[in-house]
Amino acid sequence: MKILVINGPNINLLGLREPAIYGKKSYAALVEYIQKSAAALELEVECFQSNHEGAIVDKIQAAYGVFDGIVINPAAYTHTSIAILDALKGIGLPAVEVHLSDINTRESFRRISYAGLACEISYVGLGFEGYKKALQYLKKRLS
Ligand code: CA2
Repeated sequence: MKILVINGPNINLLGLREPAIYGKKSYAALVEYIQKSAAALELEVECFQSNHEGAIVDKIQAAYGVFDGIVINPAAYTHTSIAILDALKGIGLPAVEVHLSDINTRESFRRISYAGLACEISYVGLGFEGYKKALQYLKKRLS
């Protein structure tokens, strides 16, 4: 089973600022965590990060026929991007939304998740562990 993990804008800055919200660990540490979690579940995983909405849409479209499922943290595009929502709906792969922080208990503008409308389940506020839970969900869902 092949899973694509997408992280959106500024997630590459993890660990550099706002440790109280996003933790102290870097994006490289997140990728390592995801790879280890996937290996333990016997899943193949590719991690993709982009600061560009169109690049994320392109990557979602290219996932069709290549990957079996998607884990996505669209970061700030969560709250703005109907293009990412449409791309996820368009390819129809099982998708899971992850957020490091709890978007429901922060500023009101973070409570809307467009991408979440195309996802089967969301894990929020669990830090890195949310990605592991998303992989576990997809493993079960696809088995
Ligand atoms: O909690 C999450 O995972 C978010 O998707 C993170 C986004 C935010 O816009 C969403 O509302 C919730 C922000 C990611 C930016 O991460 C930074 C990390 C370090 C320094 C600055 C930003």
